[in-house]
Amino acid sequence: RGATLTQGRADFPTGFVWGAATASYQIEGSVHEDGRQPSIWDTFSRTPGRVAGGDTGDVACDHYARHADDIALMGELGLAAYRFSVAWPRVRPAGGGPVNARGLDFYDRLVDGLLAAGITPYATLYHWDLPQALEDAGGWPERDTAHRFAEYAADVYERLGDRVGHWTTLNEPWVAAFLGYGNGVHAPGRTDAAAAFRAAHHLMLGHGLATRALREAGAREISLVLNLSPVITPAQVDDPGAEPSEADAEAVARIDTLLVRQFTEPALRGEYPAAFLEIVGRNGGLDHIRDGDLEIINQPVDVLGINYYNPCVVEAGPGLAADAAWPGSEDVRFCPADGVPATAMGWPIVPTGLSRLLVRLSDDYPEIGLMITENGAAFDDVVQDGRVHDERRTGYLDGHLRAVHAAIADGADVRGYLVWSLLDNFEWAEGYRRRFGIVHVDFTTQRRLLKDSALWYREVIARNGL
Ligand code: GBH
Repeated sequence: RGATLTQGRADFPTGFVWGAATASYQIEGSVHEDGRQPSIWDTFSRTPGRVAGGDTGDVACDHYARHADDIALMGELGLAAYRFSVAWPRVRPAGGGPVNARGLDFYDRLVDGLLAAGITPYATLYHWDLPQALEDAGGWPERDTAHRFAEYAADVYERLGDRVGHWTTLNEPWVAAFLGYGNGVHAPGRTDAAAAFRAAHHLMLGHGLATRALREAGAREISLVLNLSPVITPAQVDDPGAEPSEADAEAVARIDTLLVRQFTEPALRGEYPAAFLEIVGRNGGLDHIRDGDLEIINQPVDVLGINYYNPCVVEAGPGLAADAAWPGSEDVRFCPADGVPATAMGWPIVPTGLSRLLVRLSDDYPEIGLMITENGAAFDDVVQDGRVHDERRTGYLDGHLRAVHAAIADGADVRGYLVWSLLDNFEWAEGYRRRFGIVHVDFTTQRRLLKDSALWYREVIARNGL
């Protein structure tokens, strides 16, 4: 089964969806425009010491004003699909409360522009920009936030549902809960394991409630997007078939439960793993998980969206201090992937991790379609005579597309690939210093420049393969 990554041609199935992804707070700017009110990321990024360089999303890629130019750029690349997120604080600026029609007008223009350019919109309803008013009322650790989310989801559907067929409820609930409320590296910057587990459950409850509302309103395709990694041992970085020791296998299973099965099992099977409930029980208790919640969370979804960047490498460790993002893993050591090149984020480049993940998911959840909703890499790009020779990014994308191709050959139902990201943008706690775009953005002039990887991707799309 080990995916061998070949060179040379690799044809993708007819109808394979090629595209690119972004997220509202990372690109839009115009944070005071047309009735938008602050999100937790406005508050967090304005708090000294939270984001590298003191960067904020106040201007970002100025996409709110420049969306027509950006759509033209997508057309130039030949994208079939564009995944964007809707900013909740534009639509319901106070979280609950009245709908702000002017905020919805922007997405109306965006969707019309995409359709006119022949690009299929993929709308994500929550990519981390919670209205600050809802955080002030307790945020995701409060159950009420899930209900507010479903209301907002219905508002967006009501306006765009006649033209948008592809809907995602949440982007990466693990990150929103465990970086937002666990280790505090992301907004709102809280550090409380119990709050993180409550947040994760209420995010999933919000997913279920929103899915139900969208489905009743007639949504065609609904997905949940998760940050997923295969959890492997250091030896498996080089040798995917290496057998872990019993202790290491236990560490792997624990992290897999926290990262993957915490979300896939309730969403796709209607239950939490017993090992997971045991950890939550030791971290604040289970009172927030009520009878009936799992039925709500387990709404049928059509597609599982996969954001993949790197594998998660762990082994049994001798009681090292745990990362606060991983409560319940006090005896697990997170390992660097030695001997493997890394991106500017320090993330190891292991394309076989993606084929391993895809084959595992299609074995465990054969009924659900898969889509790569994010994959990409940050490198220290330089503009040279009007070009960006980002061959390392091209190499990263090429390697991961070969991994997708291998998984499809092994029977995985992968329907498309969306590169992260269309544009260099506000990379959360890293600010603007980490560039993930296939299009370079000069944040002084807002000039866009297709990197070599974008020119390459255009050819891949045109050929439907490598
Ligand atoms: C995605 O998340 C986001 O959806 C996107 O907005 C972002 O710009 C993009 O990736 C690039 O960062 O082992 O505790 O250190 C990133 C997913 C999940 C990757 C957590 C890093 C490290 C967790 N991230 N992971 S930890």
